[in-house]
Amino acid sequence: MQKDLYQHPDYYLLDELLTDEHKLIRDAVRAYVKKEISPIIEDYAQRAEFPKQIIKGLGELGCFGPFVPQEYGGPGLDYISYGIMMQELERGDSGIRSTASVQGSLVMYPIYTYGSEEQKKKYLPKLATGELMGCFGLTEPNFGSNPAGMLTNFKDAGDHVILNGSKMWISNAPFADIAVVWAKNPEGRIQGLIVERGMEGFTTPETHGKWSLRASATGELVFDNVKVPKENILPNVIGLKGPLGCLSSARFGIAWGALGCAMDCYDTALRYSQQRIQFDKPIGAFQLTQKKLAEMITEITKGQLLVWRLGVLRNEHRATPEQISMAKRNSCETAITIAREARQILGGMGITGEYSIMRHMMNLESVITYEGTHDIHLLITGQSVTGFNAFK
Ligand code: TGC
Ligand code: FAD
Repeated sequence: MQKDLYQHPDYYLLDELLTDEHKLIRDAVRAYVKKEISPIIEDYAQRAEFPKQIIKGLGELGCFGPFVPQEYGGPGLDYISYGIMMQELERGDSGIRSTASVQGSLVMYPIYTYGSEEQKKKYLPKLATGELMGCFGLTEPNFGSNPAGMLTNFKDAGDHVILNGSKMWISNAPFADIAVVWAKNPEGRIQGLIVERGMEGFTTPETHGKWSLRASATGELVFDNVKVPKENILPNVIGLKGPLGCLSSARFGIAWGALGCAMDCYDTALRYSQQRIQFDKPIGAFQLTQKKLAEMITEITKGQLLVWRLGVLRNEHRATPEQISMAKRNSCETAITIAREARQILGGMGITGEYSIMRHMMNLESVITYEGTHDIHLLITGQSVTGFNAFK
């Protein structure tokens, strides 16, 4: 892969809206990505392998659950810091951001928000450093967009429960030490449980053959009469709002992250257009190339403003799930459109692993699908503005 020459586009001087701490965090994560991720990521993606060696570094940078307070081992940062971290990581690769957002928003967030004091003390500090890695099991083979219909369930058996069912498409599953699993209790209501690797009857077969998010490990969670101690049930939430609350945190991170892909594709295409000569001129001097680049930077700038404002609202506990859906959807659309246009600017070179664009483009097919598909987020916005539910 080419040397990482990334310079982030900031057409509207949005850096002026960031604090010095935000900029320090951004520079630290960016430097880490340039040094430790960009040089290896193409190779790992080609081999469909997750680079496990980066876990320690991501933990040291505070990328796992940055919003978790220091008393539980997190750095206690605000949500704009979280967004910036996800943007920088996803600028490197969506699979790396995926690993961090699952760990932070889908494993640490529910334990911090819905867990007992014992659960928080036991798991959060080790999750923050990456000593323990987690995954999040909501999706099932027959229940993706409609998780309310899930079949996975547990029955009361005295001091423990017996868990049965299966989850699929689970990021980090093949190597996770723990899984936050959503299942129906004996009354048919959704509850979260912390399932640990090694519990009898719990397996995590890996999903092979993905053309997208190849540097992220994906798998199933299979529960065959797994005995889970009652103390592993998350006590402070019942119902679908539990997992959906975690999704709000993760979708917020993706809204920032997908823009990182867009910015990387734009930056690569801009540089290429200034250097590549055809018909005795840089291709960036042709109007059609300029149209592509001008539209890219316009959409990136609009997206940057949207996620920054969303970050302010989230910090003030005022960001609604519907606002988060709009930003997740917009950033994915922006990124996938820009990746396609940027690839065209690179001509044949755009399809190679010499540049990051094609990898981003393929990754974005997952990003636009997981955490709620593009159309599900459109319907969430539709319901929000009309008051009518068009899901069912
Ligand atoms: P609905 O009746 O609308 O809601 C049930 C309860 O939940 C509340 N709620 C939310 N709370 C917090 N955050 C949100 N985003 C929320 N959305 C809804 C809601 O107020 C209600 O509360 P209450 O107190 O009244 O019970 O539920 P529904 O069954 O009609 O479903 C609505 C729908 C379709 C929008 C929802 O099911 C949905 O979002 N579906 C998409 C599923 C999804 O996003 N799955 C993601 C799986 S995890 C994943 O993909 C990880 S990828 C990770 C990576 O690698 O980065
Ligand atoms: P479906 O729900 O079957 O949807 C298929 C199509 O139907 C979509 O276009 C959808 O928009 C459309 N559709 C569905 N319902 C409606 C409707 N009411 N109106 C109009 N259109 C509709 N899940 C986890 O729990 N944990 C994870 O860590 C995780 N990681 C993932 C990693 C990857 C790489 C991928 C690809 C997925 C991951 N997922 C994970 C699952 C992901 O959240 C689901 O794939 C996603 O929610 C969509 O579910 P589905 O694939 O079953 O599609």
